[in-house]
Amino acid sequence: SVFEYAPAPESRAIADIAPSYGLFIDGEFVEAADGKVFKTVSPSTEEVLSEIAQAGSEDVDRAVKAARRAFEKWSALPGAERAKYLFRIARIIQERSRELAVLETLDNGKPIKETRDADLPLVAAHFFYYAGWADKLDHAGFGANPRPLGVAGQVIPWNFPLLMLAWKIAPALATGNTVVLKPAETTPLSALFFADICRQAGLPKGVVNILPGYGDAGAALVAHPDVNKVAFTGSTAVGKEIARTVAGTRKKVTLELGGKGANIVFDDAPVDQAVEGIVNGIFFNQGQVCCAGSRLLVQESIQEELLESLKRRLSTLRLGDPLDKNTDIGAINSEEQLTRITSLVELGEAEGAERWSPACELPESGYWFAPTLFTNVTQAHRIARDEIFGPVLSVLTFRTPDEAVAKANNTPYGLSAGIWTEKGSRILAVANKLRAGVVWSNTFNKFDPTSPFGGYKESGFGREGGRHGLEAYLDV
Ligand code: TXE
Repeated sequence: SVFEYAPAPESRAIADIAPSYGLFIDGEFVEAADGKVFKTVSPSTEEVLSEIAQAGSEDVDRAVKAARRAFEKWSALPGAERAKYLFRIARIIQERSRELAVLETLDNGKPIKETRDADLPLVAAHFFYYAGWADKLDHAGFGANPRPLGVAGQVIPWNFPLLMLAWKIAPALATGNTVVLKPAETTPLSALFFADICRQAGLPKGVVNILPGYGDAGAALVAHPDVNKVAFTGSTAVGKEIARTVAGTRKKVTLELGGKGANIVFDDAPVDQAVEGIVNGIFFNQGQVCCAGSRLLVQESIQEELLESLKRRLSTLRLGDPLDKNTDIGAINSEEQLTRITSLVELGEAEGAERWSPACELPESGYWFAPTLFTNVTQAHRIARDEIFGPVLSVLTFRTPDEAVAKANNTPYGLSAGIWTEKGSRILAVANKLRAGVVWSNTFNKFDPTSPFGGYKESGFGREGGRHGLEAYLDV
């Protein structure tokens, strides 16, 4: 069968993508029960990369059963034994990180500079970090003998495919849970490569199961009666649907949803540094980041100077082939996402905001959107309220710190914010008033496995990362 996953890892060239992949259930790559397949394309060229088995509800049931069987032995292992597997996985990720970075860039469209220098090091770091916890759970204040929950059903998005997998799988395994994970339909490849890494690491069968597929497979996984814990990252709309599904069951759930982060720049901010932070905040990963700084709140007195520097900086960004290591802006992940961005940007213009982009040629095939800046934006504009999830920055102004806080909090979301000022006292005062799960000061989009990450309000609940990330997978 074409679903035999044949090539030995050592003999494969960098990101030598197989023509087809199976679902990963109980340690084997297998066809879907109903034989369905789907294609994954490169967003930068629209070329078909691979054909993938598409999971349906029968496959979800098979995978959950395999995870349940594996749970008995996996959860009974001493933490130090589980740690060995996690350390092994972390080291193989490091060894194969070039292949993984290329694969992720091909499937997602993000610049290789980012997958190589941000995604992959963080992925390995999460496995190392949680490996270090596995043998300490009894002794770190969780109470004697903290217990894993059972089978974790995990559904992840396409913007950081492998990193979202690491955020979910590493703490689940460290705590003794087993996993069924559904990657996003547009980015299944790195999760399947990870499945191969699990085999290479000798991870017992059924401890990790990977089910590529669409939302219906995600819904079936969330609803499966033998799943004990649901972890989801994605849109707020689907997050609410999931919350309704698990309501009235005993499943534990964490939701990491959308955002509309404010990057607040005070008049005493170091302007050059702030400009770099603003660019990183909204153009990293083409702005397809839940904690993106998509609203720039700038103090009125420095608006002109700041915007001038910002426009100069945006004119130097290089958009194009994501595999070119000099590329700053890659492709948008899918045609649907491009359509969503385009329609919100058109709405912004129709509502009277002023649109600006640097001179920038877009490749002919693939899904592309130029870095875009909107001025003359009011809080009533949709572009100031809705998550665009693209390289689009809305600029608003404020006069006083109180006004900045009020505007920053004037959103249904509450995931991230940034503060730029030389005054330490102001950083503390403002940060404490912001309703956001993470507040950066004089930097943006910094991540670390030791820090809990998650949202307030419609950005979801529960935390991933750090010690808090373990609690989501334990009964204590
Ligand atoms: O998300 P979906 P989409 C936001 C962002 C983006 C918008 C839509 O604003 O423009 O959401 O993106 C699976 N039950 N974010 O459509 O549909 C789906 O297959 C269970 C923010 O891609 O939420 C995929 O694996 N699962 C976000 C995952 O959910 C379901 C990241 C996410 O897809 C399902 C992504 C269902 N009923 C988008 N329907 C963030 N927080 O970072 C779909 N899925």
